Amino acid sequence: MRALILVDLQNDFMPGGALPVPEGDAVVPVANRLSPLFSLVVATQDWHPPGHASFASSHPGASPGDVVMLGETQQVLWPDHCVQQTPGASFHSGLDVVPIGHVVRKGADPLVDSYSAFFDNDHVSSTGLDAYLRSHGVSELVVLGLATDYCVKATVLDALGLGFGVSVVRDGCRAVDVQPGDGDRAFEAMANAGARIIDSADAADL
Ligand code: VGL
Ligand code: ZN
Repeated sequence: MRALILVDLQNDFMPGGALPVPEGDAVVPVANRLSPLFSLVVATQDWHPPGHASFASSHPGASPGDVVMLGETQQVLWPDHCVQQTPGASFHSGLDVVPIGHVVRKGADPLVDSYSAFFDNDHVSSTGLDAYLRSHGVSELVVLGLATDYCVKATVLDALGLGFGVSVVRDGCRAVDVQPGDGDRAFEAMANAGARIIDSADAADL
């Protein structure tokens, strides 16, 4: 059994949002096209409390793009984004939410970030997604969303580590590209870890 994982298709990651991913809105139609092909669709939501530790505004003197240590883990600082219960945290209005059977909210711990849909960045707390998928007999994942170089990559690497077979839909992902090429390097890292990189046109024949 396979599931489609839609990563962070939220307003703040779209052009005009607080942490815009270039062409982020271009993946919404891809999600809408693929969702009907799956009996289980899971969507993730970045879901931060105000004052989250990943926000530059929470660190006096810091700017977005700076890197700090949170405990043992390096943390890139971001503009305030995806604050719980705000419009920026909502799914893009063009996303067809009807097929979504389960939503995973992550990044709610004020002190730890969570790029992955499975674990926080310390790999200490689980979101419960692994158990949810296994209880539904899922062994294969098809992943798309935002951003390639952060939440998609972290989700895919954790999924592979947990033993899922993973395909990543290249045209269903877009990168932040803080450094030019980050998105391409993320695809390379996912492929090297065992993910299949596919095109949305091929998702029906998996
Ligand atoms: C993300 C940066 C901060 C993502 C979330 O969805 O890739 N990136 N929070
Ligand atoms: Zn975030």
